[in-house]
Amino acid sequence: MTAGRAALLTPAGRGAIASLLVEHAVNLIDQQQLFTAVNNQPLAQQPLNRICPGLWGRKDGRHSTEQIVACRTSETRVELHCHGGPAATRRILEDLAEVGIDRCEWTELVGLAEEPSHSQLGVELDQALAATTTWQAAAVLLDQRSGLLVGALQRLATVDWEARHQVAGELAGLLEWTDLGLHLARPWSVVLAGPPNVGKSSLLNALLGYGRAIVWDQPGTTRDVVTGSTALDGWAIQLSDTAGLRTTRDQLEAAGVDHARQRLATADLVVLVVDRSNRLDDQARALLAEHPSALVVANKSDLDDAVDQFIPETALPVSALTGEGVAELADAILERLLPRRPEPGTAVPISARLVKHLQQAEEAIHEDDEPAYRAATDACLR
Ligand SMILES: Nc1nc2c(ncn2[C@@H]2O[C@H](COP(=O)(O)OP(=O)(O)OP(=O)(O)O)[C@@H](O)[C@H]2O)c(=O)[nH]1
Ligand SMILES: [Mg+2]
Repeated sequence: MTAGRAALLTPAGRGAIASLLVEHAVNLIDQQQLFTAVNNQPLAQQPLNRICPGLWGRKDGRHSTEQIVACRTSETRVELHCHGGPAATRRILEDLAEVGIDRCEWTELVGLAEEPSHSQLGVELDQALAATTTWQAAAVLLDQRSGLLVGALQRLATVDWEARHQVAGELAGLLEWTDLGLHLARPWSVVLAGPPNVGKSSLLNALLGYGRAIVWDQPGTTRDVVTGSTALDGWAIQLSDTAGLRTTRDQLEAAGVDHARQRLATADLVVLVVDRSNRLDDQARALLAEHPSALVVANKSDLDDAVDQFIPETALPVSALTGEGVAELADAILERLLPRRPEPGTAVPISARLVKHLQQAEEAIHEDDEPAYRAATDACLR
């Protein structure tokens, strides 16, 4: 017999209603009398896809009961909808665990579904939609999920080999959205870096709109990487504030500088902050040379400028103190991360797996290898 499993479908935390999906457990729930339907029929005899109100919990006088709605969605599955507070779901999951039904992640159950919409691609779309935190990303994902992405992939998969050079452009167009596609379910990482005391933590706070990081007038204040999540124009961004980059004998500060460098290495965008009221020292100049593609911010624009030819002319003047230039900085960050936004109806690759197969298909056209092209485009649709 297949082991039963249960997963919470709704996000953690309070909500009006919480939903659980339980698999391979209908008979066990009946045997253990965990659910009593108002129509007094066992769960196994409730019609599919019909909601069935009832009480959860054995009526043995020792336990309280919970009003829920059950709905069998297939021969092997039942959805349980209960009060949205954490107590009700905890209690149901505990009761199920007691009779041997282990809890699992919802993604594991979705992955098992037999429906065609739940191909690997379908699962990836559902996972991305569940993980996304902003409306812009959700809109793009819903567009993909409406059949747009599958349609585009099917066109690629069924193309006449004679017309392969025509689809090469379509394939390249799709792959141009790779960076955006891979950031629909996870935020872009933007790292604020620069010499000590230039106002990195102040800028993090100004961009987030609240005092996340400690600001102090002494260099070497920030030691660890301090992160904060925000959305800029509906796109999810994780901002990281880092220790001021300098050579130091202080071991704790040096450890902070190491962490900062590690974070910089994996950033989608480095915002290099300098203080325009002070001349740059050698270390600050070396940083500018080390990060030629960084977005350079000249902070403390409320103070008199120091004459310094090393601050690039393109540096954005900002004052974290007065807020001047902060909105322009947010725009500049977005401009770097998303120089183009997809129009509705644009197909976007939404997973690393898809990107890999699309690249294989591109390579196959290049190599004039039809079997490899067919294998790659079929793999996209799996
Ligand atoms: N006048 C002025 N002062 C600022 C501005 N931004 C930050 N400061 C001040 O500069 C000092 C250092 O600010 P922080 O934000 O802690 O600087 P930091 O770059 O994070 O410093 P470390 O963590 O030590 O590397 C504080 O006294 C801030 O109030 C600004 O735009 N204008
Ligand atoms: Mg700091």
